[in-house]
Amino acid sequence: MKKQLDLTLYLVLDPLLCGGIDGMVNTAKIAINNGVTAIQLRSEQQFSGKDWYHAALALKDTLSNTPVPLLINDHVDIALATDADGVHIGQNDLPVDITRELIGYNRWLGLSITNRLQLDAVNWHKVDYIGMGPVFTTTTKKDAAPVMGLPQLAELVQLKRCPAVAIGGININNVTEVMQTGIEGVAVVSAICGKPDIKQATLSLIQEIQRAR
Ligand code: TZP
Ligand code: MG
Repeated sequence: MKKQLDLTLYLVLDPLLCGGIDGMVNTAKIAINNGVTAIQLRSEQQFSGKDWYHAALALKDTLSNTPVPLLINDHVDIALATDADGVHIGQNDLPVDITRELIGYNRWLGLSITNRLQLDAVNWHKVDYIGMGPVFTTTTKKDAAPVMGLPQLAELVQLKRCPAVAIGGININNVTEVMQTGIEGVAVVSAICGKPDIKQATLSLIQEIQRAR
């Protein structure tokens, strides 16, 4: 059975910030017990195919018997091999239609867009959700596109034709303004990963999100 995709608070796990695979599993456990609604595995570091596979398997196991889906960044093969719930791709990954052919309609497909041009080019029939950003400055993604800022995010929210999450530098101090654009949810890395108190970090984010709705 396909898990529901609730974009409200979408945690992107980074092995470097979390402290490896065990750190990601531990972060995921605390985060889902305190309000995170979706999880993505993403790695910019030297992560071998084997590392990707074992990390995805461990997270898939952690999320089994929970309603929270696991999405895999870029790697369709890993998503298929571990029977993950979805894939998230960027503008420089496999094309959307090919990714959809490979993963079918029983898995979620997300696409990153960083500006109006990319939004206008989205094949709305093939993607389930889009990620929009970076909204603010981020140190987590090395090759991040220029910051779009809140006014452009608000404009893109009006134009999009599927659910979306905002990403990039989102934290407890700016999450309210982001939600006030009318977007479905926010995706965060450093606002949760590597925080000394994962529980408190997650709880305060979800509280702010609910208050802003
Ligand atoms: N895509 C755009 S910004 C970003 C990604 C994956 C990184 C977001 O990380 P953080 O720590 O929440 O700014
Ligand atoms: Mg990518």
